[in-house]
Parts: sequence; structure tokens; C-alpha cells
Amino acid sequence: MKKVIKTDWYKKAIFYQIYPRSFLDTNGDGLGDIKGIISKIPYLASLGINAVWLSPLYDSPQVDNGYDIADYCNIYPPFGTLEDAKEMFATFHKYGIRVIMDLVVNHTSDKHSWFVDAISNENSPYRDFYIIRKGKNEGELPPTNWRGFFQEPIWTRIGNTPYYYFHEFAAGQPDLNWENPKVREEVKKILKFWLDMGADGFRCDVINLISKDYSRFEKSYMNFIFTKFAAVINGPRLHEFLRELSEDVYDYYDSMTVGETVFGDLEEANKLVNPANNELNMIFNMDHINVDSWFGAKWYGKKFKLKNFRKAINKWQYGLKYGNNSLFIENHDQRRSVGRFGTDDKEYRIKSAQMLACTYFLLKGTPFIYQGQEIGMTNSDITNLEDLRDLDALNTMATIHTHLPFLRRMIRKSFFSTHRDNARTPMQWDNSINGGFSKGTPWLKVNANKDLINVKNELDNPDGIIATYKKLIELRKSSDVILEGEYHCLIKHSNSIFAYQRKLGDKEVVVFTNFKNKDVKVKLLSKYENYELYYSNYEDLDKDLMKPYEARIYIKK
Ligand code: TEU
Ligand code: CA
Repeated sequence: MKKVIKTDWYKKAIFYQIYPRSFLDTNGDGLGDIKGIISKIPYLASLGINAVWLSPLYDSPQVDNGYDIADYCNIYPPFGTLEDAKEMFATFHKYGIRVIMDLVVNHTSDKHSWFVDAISNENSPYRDFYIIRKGKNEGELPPTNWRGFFQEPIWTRIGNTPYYYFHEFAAGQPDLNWENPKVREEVKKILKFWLDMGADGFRCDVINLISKDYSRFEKSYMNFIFTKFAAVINGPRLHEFLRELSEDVYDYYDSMTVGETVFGDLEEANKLVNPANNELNMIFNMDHINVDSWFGAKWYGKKFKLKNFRKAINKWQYGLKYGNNSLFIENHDQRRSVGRFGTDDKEYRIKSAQMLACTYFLLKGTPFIYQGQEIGMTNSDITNLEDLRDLDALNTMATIHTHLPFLRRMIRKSFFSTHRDNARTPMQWDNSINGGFSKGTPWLKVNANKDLINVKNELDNPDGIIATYKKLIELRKSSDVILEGEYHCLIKHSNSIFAYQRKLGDKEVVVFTNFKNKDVKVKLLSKYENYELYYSNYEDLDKDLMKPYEARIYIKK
């Protein structure tokens, strides 16, 4: 095989993220499936998007909805078959849409044959695929008392042996030992398998956790969060490992990668996406998403302040030297954006969704739309723990019940508005049974507002949210200012108005959005009176005043 000259198509990509189990169920088992995805490709194409990211489709016990993979080269049977996947790639490509898969290789499932073999005996050839250590006191205690992202103890004992295995996420997600070159060779085989089948790249799950600093593993027995972070985040060989994947695999395909980085910082990011380093094309940073929580722990809510949001946006817009920023306000781990960031998911739901769309979509970078975001889907209306499915959510609530019972009531409210199932409720297509998602019993409760909020209603509404996204996509596709222009923040201190300019030579695109549910005076607006108004979500515009959740886009040609 020969190395290819990359077209860098990701720079012009407009992504749509599909969460397969909640997208469309075609056989009534309550789970979305590949046939459902295929049947909606014309709809996706009609939005104007030209790339999709698919959350995991691989065979998996679904402990973490597919982020626990038992067989990387097969499809989870309820989702379909490899033949279905091939048809899906081909159909997307026919519509000019590229497809990236979710690559989850920081950990596997505990049902993966490597892991099953690894724990079956100490001499297993797969023993060193994982991170296995002897516990303290002949195994009575784990090597350390650390906890992982899902609140679980980070070490789980292997049967009644003195040994423990390491897992940053659930016990069903043992971490791979990337120091072992055989692990890296297996990962390369997986990449090739999918690229050869038709995938155009990967969204790389928690990619900055793959290299660990084992020298810090015994530093403290106690669960000091920063000691643990230093041991697992941005480890010493991260850059080297990623380069190896590029040189051995990605260089041979016109593919792209976007890495999810956990608590990633700008300095690391600039190394990861610097083309000279040949590691990743883009990364997801979470700074702007984390502004309304303490330490990124979503249920420890913090009041949203536009100035913190702006600070996070500016940091990355000005600070990322290479590659492209990934622009997003939702994904399958976050609550819905309407009703968040100071916006309203009731009276001003549509205006709010449109305003947020304008705020992030024309920034410098590559935008992502998460399924349902284009119709302004709201948080789940589930109020009982029994109806939730996400293990992160359930573990968290269990931890609070056990360790912080006195905070239970207080946290309950923020918990229900922030857990991950909020974004995972079934897609609302129309006002038929289960919002058109499934004729069976959906795996997660459909929101009761499905008769009001659904794709059919949105498509019928020329002033709706889909219409806004279409306009934004059209502008992105036709404007070199959006593609290449500089970013300038126009209003630096307001806690109501977000305003920015994209500039290329004499050409400009200017965006103003109002994050408040009231009128706000904006003197600067009059400066743009003579520019062409490309879009607004209101009819009669004031010269220097913005209505609740108003958005405006001006163009100077
Ligand atoms: O998420 C990584 C991650 O650490 C968080 O976004 C996490 O969900 C959050 O901190 C918990 O509150 C990725 C995937 O996007 C997520 O769906 C998986 O569960 C996780 O990795 C493990 O694979
Ligand atoms: Ca199904």
C-alpha cells in the first residue's frame, strides 16, 4: 500500500453525530438499528451535513451503551450485521456524506476474548494486554483506593486471586496496556478493518488516557484526584503512540481523526493537532461545556455566566494554532443545550435553540450537530431513578445515597437536569406512537413532548430550528470567510451578549446573540447597519436593541 496525499476534508466537514440506539428502530425491539440509520440518510443529506460520527455499533454487552467493546470487528447483533454496515457506508457515500466511527481503545469490555483469557490464568499470553497488579496484603486490599470517572473503585479483584485489574471507567471496561506493542498492533488491525470497509476516520474516545504514567500508580493509596489525574491523563507516551498509529495506518488512507480529550489543556492540544507531529487532526475540548459545573463534574452545578463561556471559547479560538477546533454544544454525554447556558426550553425554546446555533456554528473550526439538536429536543422528562439506564447516572446517585445522604435532596434536582440520559432519549420523528422512533417498547422513555417537538413539525416550519441550521450550513459551505477567516471577539465583557466577527481580507461575517430572556441594548449593533442582514430569528429588528434570545448574522462582502 502507498501513502496517500490527504485532502484534509475534515476542514470543510459539517458533522452530525448519531447515537444509534436512540436514532430509529425498524424492527420493533426498542433499540435503534443500522437499517434505521440507512433509512434516514436522505433526511440527513437534506440538512446539508456532509459527515457523520457514529457512536459505537460494535458487538458489546452494552454496560456503557457500546463504549465497552467485546468484538471490534463485528456489529452488535440488535443493531444489524456487517453487511448492513457495508450498505450503510455505501449509502452515505452515495449522498456525499463521510462516516467516522467511534474508536474506543483506551479499554475493552470485560467480555472481550483478550480479557477473558487474560484473567483466566497468570501465564495467559493476554495477561499483559491489561493493567494487572498485585493487591496489598496478599490481595486483601487493592493496589490503591482510587476511584474512576464512573465513581467505581478503579481496581477490581480478579476472582479470589491476589491480583486486581485497572479500569478508569466501569468494572466492565478494563483499560488496555498500551505499553505492550502487541496491543498497538491489534489496534492497528482494527483501524484497517474499518477503513477498508468504508469508514473515513475515527472519533477517538478518551484518547488522552491511553498512555499512563505507571511510576505514579503507587504514589498514593488514597483517592487524591490530582494524583490519579497525573497518572492517567496525557501520559508520557501519548504523542508517540498516536504518531505510531498515523505512520502505520492513517497515512495510507484519506482519513481523519478527532480525539476526545479529558481535561485536555491547550498546550497539549497544540501538540496533538500540529500537522508536523502527525498525531490527530482535531480534538474535542470540554472547557466551554464545563463552565456550568464545578471541576467538570456535571451534577455539581455552578451558575452559568456568559463571561466564563466566552473566556473558554476565546481561549480555544485564539489559542489553537493548528488543526481545526471542534465546535459543539451537545453530545451523548451532555444534557441538552436548550434550557442550558441561560436559555429557555419552554416559552423561548425555538429562539433559544436558534440563538445557540448562531453562537457556535460560525466560529472557526468544524461544527458538529448532535441528533435532535436540530429540532431543539429538550432534556428527558424522567423523574424516577428506575427509568434511567445510564450506568454513570445510576452509579453517581448510588454514591450520593451512600456517602452524602444529607446532600441527596439538594443534588437530586441538578442530577436530573444533568445526567447523560437527558441526551439519549429516543429521537422524535413525528407525532405517531413513540414519536416514530419505535413500534415496540423503547429502551429509554420517549419524551412526552414528542407531539410538539419532532422532525415533521420542524420541517413544516419555515421559521424553525432546522431552517436555521440549513441557513448556517449554506453559509458555511459558500463562505471562505467562515472557512478560513480570523476570529475576533467583538464584545469582551457583557454578561448578555456574545458577539464575534470572522474576517478575511475585506470580507466579514458578524454574529450577535443575546443570552438573556429580556431586551438588551447593544450600541455596537448600529455599526453594522449597512451590512447585509443574512439571518435573524426575529422579524422587526431594532437598531440598537436585541430581543430575548435574539440572533443576527451580518455579512460584508
Ligand atoms: O466519555 C469520556 C468522559 O470522561 C466523559 O465525558 C464522561 O462521560 C463523564 O465525565 C462522566 O460524567 C467517553 C464517552 O463519550 C462516554 O460515553 C463513555 O462512557 C466514556 O468515554 C467511556 O468510554
Ligand atoms: Ca431495532
